[in-house]
Amino acid sequence: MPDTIDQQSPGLDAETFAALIETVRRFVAERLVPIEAQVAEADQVPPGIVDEMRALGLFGLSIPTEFGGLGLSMSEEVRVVFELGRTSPAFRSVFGTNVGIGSQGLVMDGTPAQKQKYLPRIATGEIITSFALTEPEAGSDAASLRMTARKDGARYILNGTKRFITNAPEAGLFTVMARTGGKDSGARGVSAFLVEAATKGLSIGKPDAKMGQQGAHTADVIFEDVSVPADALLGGVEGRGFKTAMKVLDRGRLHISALCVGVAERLLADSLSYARERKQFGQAIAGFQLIQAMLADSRTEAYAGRTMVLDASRRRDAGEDIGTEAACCKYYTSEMVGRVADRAVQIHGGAGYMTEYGIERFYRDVRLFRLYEGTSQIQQLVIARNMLRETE
Ligand code: COS
Repeated sequence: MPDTIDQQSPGLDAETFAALIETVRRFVAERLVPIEAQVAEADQVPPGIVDEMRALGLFGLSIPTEFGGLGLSMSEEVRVVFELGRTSPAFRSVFGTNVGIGSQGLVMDGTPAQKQKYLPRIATGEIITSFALTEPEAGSDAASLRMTARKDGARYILNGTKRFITNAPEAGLFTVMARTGGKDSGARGVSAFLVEAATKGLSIGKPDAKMGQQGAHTADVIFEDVSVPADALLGGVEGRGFKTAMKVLDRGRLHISALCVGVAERLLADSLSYARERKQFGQAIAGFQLIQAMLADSRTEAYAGRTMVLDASRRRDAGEDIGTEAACCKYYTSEMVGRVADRAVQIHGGAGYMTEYGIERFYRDVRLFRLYEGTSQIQQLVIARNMLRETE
């Protein structure tokens, strides 16, 4: 359980927030949706679009205003992410690490000097950030990570490999979890480091070839005797890295849940309009009760997901520990959007299987949600463990 509750952002006034939502909604509909297929094919979000994201402030959504971000509350952030979910998830990935797992360790546990050094440039999108926890031999069992950080005078020497690291090819700054304790020191022997991409000895592997989410990139990050100054230790305290990572993931899981809800709503809208247009047996298929049942199931589940995410976010804004609720949200919404995507293919029939309609692309894209930032099985484990602990 967290030993401190992090300070919560007060967020924006209602009018400014409504204008932001409207702007994001228009940006998604007018700039992103039309180029979904092109981005998937090229495996690249055009640099001009990334510049527009910078101009809109999307890289700094969650960064406190004193460091140049928009300082959204969690409730506001998830509402923005609902909107961003209405297009290919690869677009959100461009700035998603700066909003979530790539910046929040620094926001929560960084020293004032570390925050001052990096957060303003993270907020503008000048620096892209990455969160480097997973390793070839340490995925779900994050506390077993092997990467080492050996103290050498006033410096640390980092050695090891991180795997499937989102935005690694683009990143300027990595939050890296490495072992400062001995081989068997478990979670308590893990520390977090802020490592700049240009540091000697750090290299990036070839971008991974993935099932979906083309345009978002992951790769290995390899550390060979990477020497960093002692002030690269996040928060200036050894042994706190695992807890930082867990807190970052609790928050990140809410963000991803909101994304799942947004994508589900997009797929539902596409399914509904296709069902109205497509005629069989002399009428629009939307008139058939078996199609209606699929639409109704998806609507019900997307609504349940939206409600859960808003409730957990409100609780977090009120200072509650939402570790269990975040896991419930991630578990439910990522499984839910998988079912919604499956029904979307079914409602579209043969067209759902064809590349031209884009539904099969979403079907592949959403599969990742049940895997990253903790698999469904890890969410189940966290939920049940917390229940048992709460009633001990
Ligand atoms: N917030 C703050 N602290 C937490 C925490 C949380 N949500 N969860 C655990 N901790 C703390 C514990 O309190 C414990 O501290 P103490 O030693 O002071 O008691 C420490 O962290 C170790 O916790 P625990 O014993 O629960 O660790 P486990 O090794 O059993 O593993 C799981 C916990 C499985 C939940 C963790 O490894 C996990 O989340 N794995 C999935 C990782 C993941 O999501 N990877 C995705 C890739 S990153 S995009």
